[in-house]
Amino acid sequence: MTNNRHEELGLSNDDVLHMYETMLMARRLDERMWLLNRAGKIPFVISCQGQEAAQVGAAYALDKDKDYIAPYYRDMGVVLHFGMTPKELMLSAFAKAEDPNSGGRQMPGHFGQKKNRILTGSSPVTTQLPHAVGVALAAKIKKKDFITFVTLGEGSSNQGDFHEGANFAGVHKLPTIIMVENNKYAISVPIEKQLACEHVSDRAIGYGMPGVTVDGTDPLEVYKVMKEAADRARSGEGPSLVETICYRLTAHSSDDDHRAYRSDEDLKAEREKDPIPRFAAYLKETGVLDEESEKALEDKVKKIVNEATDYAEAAPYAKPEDALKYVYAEKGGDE
Ligand SMILES: Cc1ncc(C[n+]2csc(CCOP(=O)(O)OP(=O)(O)O)c2C)c(N)n1
Ligand SMILES: [Mg+2]
Repeated sequence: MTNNRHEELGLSNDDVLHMYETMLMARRLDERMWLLNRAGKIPFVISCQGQEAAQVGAAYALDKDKDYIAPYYRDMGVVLHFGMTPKELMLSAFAKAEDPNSGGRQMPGHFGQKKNRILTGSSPVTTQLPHAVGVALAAKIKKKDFITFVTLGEGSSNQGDFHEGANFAGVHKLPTIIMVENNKYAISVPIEKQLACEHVSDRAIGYGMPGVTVDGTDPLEVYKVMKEAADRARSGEGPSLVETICYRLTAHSSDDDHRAYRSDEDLKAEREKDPIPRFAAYLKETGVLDEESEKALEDKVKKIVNEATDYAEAAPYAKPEDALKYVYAEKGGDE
């Protein structure tokens, strides 16, 4: 075997295959959602495409049975690893009653699922950061062993909530990890119009925490720095800021057309950095995957995506009167 980096990190062949399967599942679900959107069947898609390696590599370094996560809208890879199923993600895309995130109330990408400790998020970007820091404060006060993980885009790191949350986490040495998925665009605004410093991670020093920038197309690199950050948080040493350099392989959302502000060459160059074929190539080099097992995995994922699509499409919508639920106290109900 050549250059077997995963074993050096303490990951087995099964671990890396599982990582790859989750990345592939996120990609194929996302691609299906675009087709459904263009066919007029679902209202909106906001993609994880190009960011799956950062998401799955990071999630793998956490304890999915204990830790709390506050993901942002592109984090399909993170929530899949934490136990949200493809069927549940499709129910959300179709805005059906059985959608575990909000029963079809919120837009897709607004993840939230109590049983998997996924904090519910709202549309104003970065509001999830103070939430995750608050839950980390609870862990510290209650002397619990869990840590919290929050993600956001680099554009969102310019919101005031980022400063307030990161500063509070740093001052109180809270067990939290802040991961910025830097895809170099905030809708149509390029990175050079977003940041005056070179890296988002340069800001960490101001909050008294370590900051690192890693290649977000490589799940093993992300796993490595995230594992260090998780160990730090769990041992009481405080928060960390991790910046993953990613590529947004789609337009900002299904309502955007990035050809209006990006060149063909630029888009083509980013395709070359697609994390899915890159990780498949690594797995083949190390003898973990071959043509046959790759095909079997593709078939398995496709079957699950097909079943999830059919189930969600046929599932009922919420009743109109359900729109009033959780807004007003119900007569005779819990207050
Ligand atoms: C407070 C707030 N301002 C503006 C928006 C509109 N908005 C939604 S996503 C987005 C871009 C965010 O860019 P970035 O943080 O880089 O994340 P990316 O979409 O690139 O992953 C904006 C401006 C919003 N949702 N909330
Ligand atoms: Mg961005």
